[in-house]
Amino acid sequence: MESINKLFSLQGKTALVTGGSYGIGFAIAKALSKAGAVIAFNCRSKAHLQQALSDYKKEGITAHGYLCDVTDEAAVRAMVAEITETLGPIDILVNNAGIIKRIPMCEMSTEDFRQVIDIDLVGPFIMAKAVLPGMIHQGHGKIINICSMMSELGRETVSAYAAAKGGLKMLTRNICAEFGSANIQCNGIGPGYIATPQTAPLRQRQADGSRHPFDQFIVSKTPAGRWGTTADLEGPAIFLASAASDFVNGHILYVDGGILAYIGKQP
Ligand code: NAP
Ligand code: GCO
Repeated sequence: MESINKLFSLQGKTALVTGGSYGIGFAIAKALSKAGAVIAFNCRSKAHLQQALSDYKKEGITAHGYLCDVTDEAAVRAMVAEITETLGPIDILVNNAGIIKRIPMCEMSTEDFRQVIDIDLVGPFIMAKAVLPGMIHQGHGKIINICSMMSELGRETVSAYAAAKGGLKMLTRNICAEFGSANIQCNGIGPGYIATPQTAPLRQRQADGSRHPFDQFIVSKTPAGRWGTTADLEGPAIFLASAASDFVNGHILYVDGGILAYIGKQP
C-alpha cells in the first residue's frame, strides 16, 4: 500500500497554481496540498488574494499568495524568482488562470478578442517559459494546462475563448515535444461544464424561477446528467502532478462527465 501512496504523493514538492484564489484553481491547489505539496498561487485582485488566504487557512493550508497578472512577463519572472528563493524550485505549474467573453463574433472587438487570447494562451506561455529553466535544472517538472471542451468544440459567442483553448491544447503538446527529454511532463486537463463563478451566468435561474435553458441543455448533453463540481478535478490534478503520470505526456485529460463522447439524446 505504501508504494501506491508514494506514487501519488507530492511531499516535498512546490506547486504554483495560477488563478488559485477561487473556482477550479482553488480546488486544484487544495487537492495538491492534500497530497503534500507546498502551495503558491497568484491572481490580480488584492481582495481575491486576501479572501483566498483566509479560505486556504480554513482548509488548514498555509498557502503563499502573489498579486501577479499572468500576462505581465516581468511580474511573472519576479514572482517565480521570489517563490524559488523562499519556497524552493517550482516542481509543478498549473496554468489555470483564464477568462471568457461571451460575445457574438461579429460584435466582438478585436481588443476583447486579444484580451482573451492574451490571458488564456499567452499567459500560460509566459508562465511556462518562466518555470521551465528551473525544472530543466532540477531534472524534472510537471506542467498542467487547464484546457476546455472548447479545445475540441466550438460554440456560438465564444470564438476568442475557443481559439485560445485550442491553442493551449497545442502548446501543451509542443512543451511535451520540446522538453520531454528533460523529464518534464506537460499535460492538459479539459474540464467539462463546471459550476464556478465563470459559468454562473449559464446557470442563472430565469425570472419565472425556471432553470436557464443552457443549464438544461448541458445537463441533457452530459451522460453523467449533471454539471461538474470543482471537486471532480481534484483526483485528475493529483494524478497529472505526481509520479503516477511520469510516462504520460502531451495528453489532454477530459474531465467532462462524458460530454465529448456523446452525440446527445434523440429529441
Ligand atoms: P473563475 O472562477 O473565473 O476564476 C478565474 C481565476 O483566474 C480567478 O482566481 C481570477 O482571479 C484568476 N485570473 C483571471 N485572469 C487572470 C490573470 N490575467 N492573471 C492572474 N490571474 C487571473 O474561472 P474558473 O471557472 O475557475 O476557471 C478556471 C480555469 O478553468 C480557466 O482557465 C477556465 O477557462 C477553465 N475552465 C473552466 C470551466 C468551467 O466550466 N468553469 C471549464 C473548462 C475550463 P483575479 O480575477 O483576481 O485575477
Ligand atoms: C461556455 C462555458 C465553457 C466552459 C468550459 C467548458 O460559455 O461555453 O463557459 O466554455 O467554461 O470551457 O469546458
